[in-house]
Amino acid sequence: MKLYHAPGACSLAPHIALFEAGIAAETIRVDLRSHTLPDGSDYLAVNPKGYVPMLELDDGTTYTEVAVLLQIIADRKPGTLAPAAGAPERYRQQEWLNFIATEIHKGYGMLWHPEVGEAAVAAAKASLAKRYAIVEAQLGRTKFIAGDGFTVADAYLFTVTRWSDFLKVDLSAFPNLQAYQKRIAARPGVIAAMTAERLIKAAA
Ligand SMILES: N[C@@H](CCC(=O)N[C@@H](CS)C(=O)NCC(=O)O)C(=O)O
Repeated sequence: MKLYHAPGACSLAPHIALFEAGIAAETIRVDLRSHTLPDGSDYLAVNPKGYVPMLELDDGTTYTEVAVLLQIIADRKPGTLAPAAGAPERYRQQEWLNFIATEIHKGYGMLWHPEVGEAAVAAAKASLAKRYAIVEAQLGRTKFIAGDGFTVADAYLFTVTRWSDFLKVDLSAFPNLQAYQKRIAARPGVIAAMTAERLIKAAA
């Protein structure tokens, strides 16, 4: 299996999932500015969407979209990182995956482009705050976002919420979420993925 990724991008989520699942995979770093691969070849030739992540299975099949890659990885280790397909709990997890993708991940979109202007940035932050209020309430009820055990939805929520520091999204009104981010950051699988992406230093 190969994961096409960029350090700290949303591709960190499937990277975390691979470590959490104990699945060995080759990681290929994509230069998102030039859309090139480390050997100088054109990423657009293998993924016309141009963005990360992309997962390539051993038979050469490729898939994109974070929420899908997470489920492919989870389904390789049944019963650990996602409930069984078709179970009500799986639909609940998919509900969260979709919410994280469309409401939170994409909610940050505008913030990467401050040239859109102060009003647009403020509106994006206000919208994110509304979405995080929903997350905050859920984390008051359950330890993880889709229930009482860690799932790939947590890898995704953690990954995109990490951007709040850099993009100055104020999370001070969300103590459950802040405690959750710390808890997830301390997981060995998360530390391993973040170390591999050089987002944190390897322990001495
Ligand atoms: N819909 C895609 C969005 C992926 C995405 O936003 N990737 C960003 C990094 S977090 C990216 O590669 N941006 C560069 C580009 O769009 O060229 C998914 O859910 O996987």
